[in-house]
This record gives sequence, structure tokens and C-alpha cells, in this order.
Amino acid sequence: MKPFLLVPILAAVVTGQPKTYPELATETAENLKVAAGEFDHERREVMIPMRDGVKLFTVILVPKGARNAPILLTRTPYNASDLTKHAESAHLASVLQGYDNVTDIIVEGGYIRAMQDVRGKYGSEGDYVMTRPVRGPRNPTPVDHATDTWDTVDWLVKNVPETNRKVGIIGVSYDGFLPLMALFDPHPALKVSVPMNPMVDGWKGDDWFHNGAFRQTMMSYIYDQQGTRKNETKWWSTHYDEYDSFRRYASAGELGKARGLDQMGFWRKIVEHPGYDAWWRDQALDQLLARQPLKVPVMLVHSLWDQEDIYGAPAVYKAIKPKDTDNDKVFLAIGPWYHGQMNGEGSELGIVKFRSDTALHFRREILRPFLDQYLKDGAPKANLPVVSAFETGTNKWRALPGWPPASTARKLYLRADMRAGFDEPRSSEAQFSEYVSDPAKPVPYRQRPIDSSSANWRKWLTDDQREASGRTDVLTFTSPVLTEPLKIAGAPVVNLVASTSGTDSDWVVKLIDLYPDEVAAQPAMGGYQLAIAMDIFRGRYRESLETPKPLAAGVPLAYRFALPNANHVFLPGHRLMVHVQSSWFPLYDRNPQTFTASIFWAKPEDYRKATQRVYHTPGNASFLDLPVVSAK
Ligand code: PG9
Repeated sequence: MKPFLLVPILAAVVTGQPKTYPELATETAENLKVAAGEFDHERREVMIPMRDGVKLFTVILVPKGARNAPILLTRTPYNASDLTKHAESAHLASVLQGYDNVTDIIVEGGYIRAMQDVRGKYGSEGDYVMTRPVRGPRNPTPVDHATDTWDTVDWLVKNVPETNRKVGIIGVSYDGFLPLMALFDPHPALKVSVPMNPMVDGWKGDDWFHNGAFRQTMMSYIYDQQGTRKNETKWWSTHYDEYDSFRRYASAGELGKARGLDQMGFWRKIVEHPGYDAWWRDQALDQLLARQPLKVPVMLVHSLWDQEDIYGAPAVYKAIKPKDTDNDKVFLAIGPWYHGQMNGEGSELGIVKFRSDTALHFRREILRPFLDQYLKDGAPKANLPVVSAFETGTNKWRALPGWPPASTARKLYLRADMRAGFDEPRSSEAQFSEYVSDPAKPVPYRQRPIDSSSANWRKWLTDDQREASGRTDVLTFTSPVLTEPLKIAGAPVVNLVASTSGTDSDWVVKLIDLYPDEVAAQPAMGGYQLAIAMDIFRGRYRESLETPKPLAAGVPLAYRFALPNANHVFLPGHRLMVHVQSSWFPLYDRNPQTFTASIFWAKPEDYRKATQRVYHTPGNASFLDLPVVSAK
């Protein structure tokens, strides 16, 4: 070390005088200009002004030499800058690689890519409101995602000289909810909308609740999203096994309180609205869009094993397809995917193999022709079927005129001795099957330890349900071995007649494809219990989704609710199986099994064991209505 440098510094510390050492000029570039020569695209970062003066950060990636190119826009709360910088590369394909981009379509198709932070997140100005409601009773401001999309599209077509002035909006999940919001009074240059796995109804069956049961693993999402503009402060773990982390608290409300979640506005609203009241109904996009004129062609994209938004896409299809009188504006694609998998590799999900890259097929053969038709000047008509649906079991794509296809409802009865079958129960058989549900030891939703990493979480719907079937608090009804294929397409409907010794209860029902005892081609599938459709229903909402009521203890009561859509063939040699249980932890908060005004504030003493009975008598039969279609 050179003593002459130290002397002035020490002197400054001792005397408090300013430093007197010689200047060494910074070597950092003053205003870096990136040498663009090797790049196959140009990156522009702009602040686009909205009608209320708020500016939204937008990245625009223009392929080199682009002329008359259409724009594919994604709006996001997840950081537009990061999502367009998956790699430090000169190649558009590398910077876009990731599940938020249909990279091959953009690159091969010569699209201009635009990605924008929604107001209040990351580089954008303004206030953040979770899935900001449309202008109206839940949003008194003059701006919503419809106006922000309108203003953005207007700016893009006027300020990106390489464009043909045609814009499509596309995205997954939250970024899939936004293409739906774009359909309210759309800009004339918005030519197509592709909501993939969109969040549509947060209470009925998407991210926040399923039929009234709260998805408490979403608490970390709220914390990260609404703690800071740039998600800088993160929810923390305390245990490797999520089961243990959540089990420490009596309720989700208590956990939220302990972690300061009540500082986040959306959490306060969730806790205020546990039932399906006007606050939820006013935001249910399927219901809202049913009342809008249909102006822009839409391709809804649905994943059969969507662990986050399994309700949304088919619900919107059902709501808006009847308005498509010329049958040329509303399309549906259904694939065997987890949330967002259509943008990645789709030849398997967990252990389940599909024998071809279904996601690539979707992008190449379905989505790309659809986008090209509406966005590219002079592109040919795509000639797509209204519905392109991958059929699991047989692993085939099917072209269908609508969804669901015509079917016959066949009742799959739950019978005594843990049998399931198409014959009605007889009066001679035991009246019910029972189990004890103990909230102190809730049924894990997947094998413990439950590690919450995203790579792991996205596969859980295809986990082997064998794990649950070994428990004494899970009923498992099984059919004889099938001798012929049985094909279902649509939503199976649960008709459960059940009693609880408590005054509130959750009912989880799973329709399962039970594989043969041994599967020579893939030994790990021997005896595999693959969930085809499953969901939870919170008993207190049996009579009214809005106003909860205590259940009459010990009385058989009917519960009717739809499971998520399936498009599946149960093959010969397989069996049908149905599980019934009363908890699914920690994905869903525990039902105390004693009626309380709000389960968010249930007290430790409210949690009680209950004896649960599933009835199978001629007058009180429990069954699943299966939408059976011809297996040809
Ligand atoms: N499922 C996520 C989400 C959507 C909407 C609201 C909250 C969360 C997502 O993947 O974006």
C-alpha cells in the first residue's frame, strides 16, 4: 500500500476536513450508447402517456429491417424490462425466451414485440390496484385497463413507424386477464386478443378462492405485489415444508396479521369479502363481457391442469360465444398443460407424457395462423375449428364445432364398500361411508414436504393421488376395470349428499383415472391415480354463495358444484376413482368445522373434529354427472 494515499484520508477522518486526495476520473461511460451492429432487433424504452397524465413504461423490440409489421402487445404487473431481457443477447429469440412470450411466433413471424408495465408497477407511474376493476361501481376513476390499452394502442400505431397499424394483445394469467380487459370499448387498431389462462373470477375458481375456500398460498403473492412497486420486499419462509409454515397459525387472518399483510389494500379487501358478494360479482369478467358488444376476434386458451386459473377461459367462452352470431370471432384452444405451459415445452407434465410437443403444435398450427390472419396484411384465412382441444388419455388433438361437445350425462354413483359405478345404490347396502376430519391434521394437498418453488408447484395437479388415498380421512370409491374406453368432455358435476357432525365443512371431490396395476411401457404409472378434475366446495355456501349459513349437524344435505373441464378418455384396463375429503392444506385454509362469521378469524377453539358421512341410498344417492361423449 502506498502511504501517500493514506495520509490525506486519515487526516480527513481526524480533522473532519474534506478529502484532499487527487482526482481519479470515473471510467464509466458518460451516457452509454450500445453498439447495435450485431443485434437482430432494436430495443426502445418509452414512457407512454395515458389520458390522465400517468405515463406507462413500455419496451418495444423492433426486428431489424421490419416494415409493415404488426405489434404483439403484452401488459403486465411482472416487470416489462425483465420479461424482455431473459438473456443478454443480440438475438430477439434469446431475450424473449420465457413463458410470458410466444417467442417462436414473434421471431419467426416478424412481429414487433411490445411489453408494458401496468400502472403502479415497476417502471410505470400511477397507482397499483390488484386486477384494477373496470370503470364503474368498483372503480370511480376515469381510467382502467381498457382505457390504458386504448391509449397504448393509439400511441403505438402513431409512434412506431415500422408498424402496419395492427395490434394484437396476448398474455398468460394476470397478463391474460388484461387481453380480456382490452375488449371493453377497444381501439380500432386492436385486431385480436389472446387471453391465455386468464384470471376471470377470483372467487369461483381462479386465484383467490375456489367455491369460497381461500387459497392461502396466494398470501405471498399479495405481499410481494403490493409491498413495494418493484416487488423488492418478499414474503419469507420459515420452514422447508409449507404445511408447517401455515399450520402454525389458527387462520389465514392471523397469519396475515402476524406478517403485516393488512398494510396491503387488496388483502384488506379479500378479508372483507369472504362471500360471493357484489364486490366479486362486479369484477367477474365472464359476466361483464357477456354484456359487452363483441368487436375483436378472441382466442381463449385453456390448460387442463392449470394450477392457478382453471376456471377462467372456459367460463368466458361460455359467456361470450352465444354473441358470436357469425361464428367467426370466438375461438377456444384447450391443451394438457400447467399454467402457461403453452408457451414452453408441452410433451409432458410431471410424469404424464403426451407423446408429442403439444405446446409447439398449438403455437405453430393454431395460434400462429390465427394471429397472422388478423394481424398481417394479406395473410391467408386460418380456417381453424372453433375449438381445438387436446384429448388426454388418447393423446390426440380434436377439432370441435363448440365447447363442450354434445354429451350424455351419466351418473357415476358412489356406493357402499368403496365402490363406484353407473348402477344406482340399492336399499340393501350400507347407507353411508364415513370418516373423521380432524382440522388439527388436515389432508395435505400433495406429498409432504411441500416445497413451494414454482417449478414444483406448477406440476401438483398431476401428482399421484395415491398419497391421499392411503389416509383414513379420505374416502376412495373405485369402479370395476373398464372394458371399453370412456370419454368425457366438459365439466363433471358433483352431486354429493353428505352430513357432518359439525356446523360447517369443506368438501373436496376428485375424479381420478386409476391406471392399471402395472404399466409395462412406463412402470412408474402402475396404479397411478391421475386427477382428471377436482375441486373444493365450502359447505357454508350451500344455499347462497353470498350469505354463509351454518350446516344442520348430522343431517344429510345435498351439495352440487361443477368440477373443472376435462377432455379425457379413460382407457380399457383403467378404473374410475372418486376421492372425497374435507381439507386440502395448506393450499386452502382450514375449515374449523364449527360455523363462525368469517373463517379468516376462526379461533383455535372453533377447530373441531367432525364425523363426515357420504350417503349412498336410493333416496340420498351421491354421484358425479359425467359428460360422456362417444369415444370414436
Ligand atoms: N395466477 C397469477 C395471478 C393472476 C391474477 C391475479 C393474481 C395472480 C398469475 O400467474 O399471474
